[in-house]
Amino acid sequence: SLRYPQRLNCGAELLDRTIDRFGAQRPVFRTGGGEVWTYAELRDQADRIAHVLTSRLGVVPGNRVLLRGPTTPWLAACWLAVMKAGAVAVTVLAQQRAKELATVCEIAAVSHALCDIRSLDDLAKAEVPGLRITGYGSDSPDDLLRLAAAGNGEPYEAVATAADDVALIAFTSGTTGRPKGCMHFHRDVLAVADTFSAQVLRPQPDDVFAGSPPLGFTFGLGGLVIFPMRAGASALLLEQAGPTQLLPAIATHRVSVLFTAPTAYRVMLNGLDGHDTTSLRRCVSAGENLPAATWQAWRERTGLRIINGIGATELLHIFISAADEAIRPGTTGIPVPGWQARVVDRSGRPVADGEPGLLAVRGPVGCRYLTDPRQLDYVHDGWNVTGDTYVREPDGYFRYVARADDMIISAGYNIAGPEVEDALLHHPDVAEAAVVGHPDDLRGQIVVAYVVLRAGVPAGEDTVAALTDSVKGRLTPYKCPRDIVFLDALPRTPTGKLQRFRLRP
Ligand code: 3SK
Repeated sequence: SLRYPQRLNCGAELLDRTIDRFGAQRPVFRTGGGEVWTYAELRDQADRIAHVLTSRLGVVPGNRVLLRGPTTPWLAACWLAVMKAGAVAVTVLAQQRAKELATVCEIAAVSHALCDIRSLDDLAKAEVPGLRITGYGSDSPDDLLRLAAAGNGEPYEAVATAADDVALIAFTSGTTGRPKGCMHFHRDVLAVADTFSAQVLRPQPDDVFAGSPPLGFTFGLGGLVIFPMRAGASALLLEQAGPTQLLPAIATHRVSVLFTAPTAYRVMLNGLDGHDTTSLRRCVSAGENLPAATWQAWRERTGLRIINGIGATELLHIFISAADEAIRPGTTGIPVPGWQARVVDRSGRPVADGEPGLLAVRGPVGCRYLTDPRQLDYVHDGWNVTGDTYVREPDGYFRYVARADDMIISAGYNIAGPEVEDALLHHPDVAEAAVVGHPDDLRGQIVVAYVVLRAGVPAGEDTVAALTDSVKGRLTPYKCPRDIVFLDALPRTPTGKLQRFRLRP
């Protein structure tokens, strides 16, 4: 079981304690441009920024500080400084626009913002009353980094926060609706490293992490900052981290641990020829369901078994997963050590193995929405009900079925869109697929597939017929799409999650 002291500062743990354990001269961050930061340099910069926060900007423990910018070592240094100063980091995505930023600032009562000057415009446009914005990366004398450089370089003694003081507020936009701020404690930050990372991923100090999720998404914060730092390892921080940038970067920087989403694995599979991926040791997929077809294709082409996982902003990181021999393709895995999971009906009663129901989990991190009545929908009797439909197999493996609100009911049959998507993805002409229900007078709903074809494949009747036949060869006929629509791209959130609701009429 995880035991943390009553006084715990996750910034001090990740920086100062890691240096005590592994040494200060090891690399911690690398950039696409070839910069390498050591742990000593990172600590120096984070401490300087923490001094500016408290001495110049008037930040006091508990203040909410918005962090915004592309994925750079500076953004990570700001995050660590906020942690050490006992303030609360409010992480947002660089793509979020003025209106969304204004909402986040209002919900989280943000008092200060540290913002890469390249992302300043929208924050300024948000016109948040009383918000003190400090930019970084310019020549201005008031630039955060100039102020930090002008400091005397004295170590910053981390605020002795309680283990259950709030360290960060991570926003989940969901697919619709007002964003929800999820509060996470200092101990939660370490708990995700000490459960999923330490026990499933098992990184080594020489590992080089890289991945596509930004630091404003807890998937990226964990995979690119918390996990490597807890293990004394390093991470490649790429400002542009799409599949096209990741593939060459893997070889150049000898990346060994990759964090990305199923879509990126599929795109990388298309462009794999000529790229050296032999440095990879661990490949993690989360953010969306990983179809068995994608798992198998990656295994055939690279020899590597993707570590699938389900995580949630509400629970900070991954809570069901499996690695190595324990992997069963087509399933998410088993509860990460320290976590429990079960499948329940709408009144919270466990359903039998093999029956679909709602996934409910509990563990070291729990959902705590900041003043939001939807807390009552998410947490029941201490169990976090994630909104995913799952089946628990008799051998204890958890198999994803669909988001609970994404089930299609057609002529009385329950159809899971992701199962049909997996069947479509087995066809070599299909690059991406999303399957939703459309209203139908006769059947209630019909299954409609939205498909992105691989380059050069014609979007005609012959392709529709070929895809329909292929799905019929894999699934019972009632699951086959009644209609197939070709698109150039599928609608996605800034964190890459498919927005099925935008495909429903
Ligand atoms: O939202 C997700 O899907 C997720 C996945 C892994 C880790 C963290 C998160 C938020």
